[in-house]
Amino acid sequence: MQIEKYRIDEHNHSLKKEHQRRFEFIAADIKNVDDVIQKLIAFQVAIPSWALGTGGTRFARFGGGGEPRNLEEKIEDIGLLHALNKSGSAISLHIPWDIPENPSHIKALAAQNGLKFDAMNSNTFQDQSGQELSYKFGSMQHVNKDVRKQAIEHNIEVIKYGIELGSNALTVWLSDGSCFPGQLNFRKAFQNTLESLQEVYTELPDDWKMFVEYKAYEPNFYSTTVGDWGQSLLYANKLGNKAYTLVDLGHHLPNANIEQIVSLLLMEEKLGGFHFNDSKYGDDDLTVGSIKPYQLFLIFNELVEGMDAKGMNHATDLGWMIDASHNVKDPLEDLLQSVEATMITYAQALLVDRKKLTEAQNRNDIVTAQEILQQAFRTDVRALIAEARLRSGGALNPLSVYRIEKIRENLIKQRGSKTIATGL
Ligand SMILES: [Mn+2]
Repeated sequence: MQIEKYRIDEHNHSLKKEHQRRFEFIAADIKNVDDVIQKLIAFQVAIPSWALGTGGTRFARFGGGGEPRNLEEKIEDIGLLHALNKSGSAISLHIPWDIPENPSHIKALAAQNGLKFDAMNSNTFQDQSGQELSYKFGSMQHVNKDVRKQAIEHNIEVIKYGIELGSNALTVWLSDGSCFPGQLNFRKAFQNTLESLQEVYTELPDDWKMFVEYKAYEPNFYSTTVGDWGQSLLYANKLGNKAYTLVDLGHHLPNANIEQIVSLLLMEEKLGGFHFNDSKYGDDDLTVGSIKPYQLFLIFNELVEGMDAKGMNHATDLGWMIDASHNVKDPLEDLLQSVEATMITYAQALLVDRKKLTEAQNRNDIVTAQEILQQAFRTDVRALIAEARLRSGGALNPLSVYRIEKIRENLIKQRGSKTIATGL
């Protein structure tokens, strides 16, 4: 289904007066408000194709109905989100869950929905039916060369699909590692993984990037072969200038200082992409900003500061993606919330008075430095985000339009209540 533009306009009209009052209130305090809004309009967050269905845990999965049954319907769902918030104009595909049987048709369908293809994701963390060799004991790290070769060939195949769709990045997340001491020779596992990645890297087109995503634990619980940003950076540095580290917020050990990691990776020009989610305990994959919004703000503060220091374009020089799972919510509502939280936090980071912050840092004036950050974090920027959406043709309140228009009910009517989208 598609949402008619006039319905969004009607909805906006009914909220316009109240919005105007809120917007003028905040705009009065921001010197370069049009600049900020332009940056918000340009900033786009990719939606992964596996986030449109209900997620599950290892205990159960409780489907919500109306889930997309194929890639076409996934594109349709992301198109709906984008029509509402104008901030999610890219789709990130997962192979083999979403193999485009007819790439030119899929590419055209995405374009009709105003969407492009973001980074392609390979999958060597599970066995597919009919697969010759198992990844039970790893893929690129495996002691058996044939298994490594199979994993390499899979990644090369993913690049080929990506080329046909107009993507320009490959994200490699490996679940490789070990569950028990003694199971693995760490050095050999690293070297096998590096050699495998090198073979994939040589197949990367010139204008492509390779993102090496790290994760501290799970599904392996003793060691992980790309376990932290240090290991990822080692691979990226050894691979070459098209390889970068990818930070997924949920992939750290508890209490890791992610903002510092981000700052140093940007300094080294090795931060390639970012996966947004939130967590309380581990890789919980909860809605962005739902648990630790201040941490997210501190991360965005470093992202903006670090990108500006290198003259980078906030919207296009890094890959931004939501990577969350929706176990008990309507996935589309959750994604609207996640994108909104991302935009709010980005806007807050744009409001930080960098000149005053630098001056305070140089005076060792800790109190002022802290106040400057908290001033930005405690600013209610929701009217700024809404204004950016309004100017780009989206809805002032996407979630409310989603509910008033009964989008989920309509999707269930169209697709049925028992459909299950591919994914975890
Ligand atoms: Mn991720």
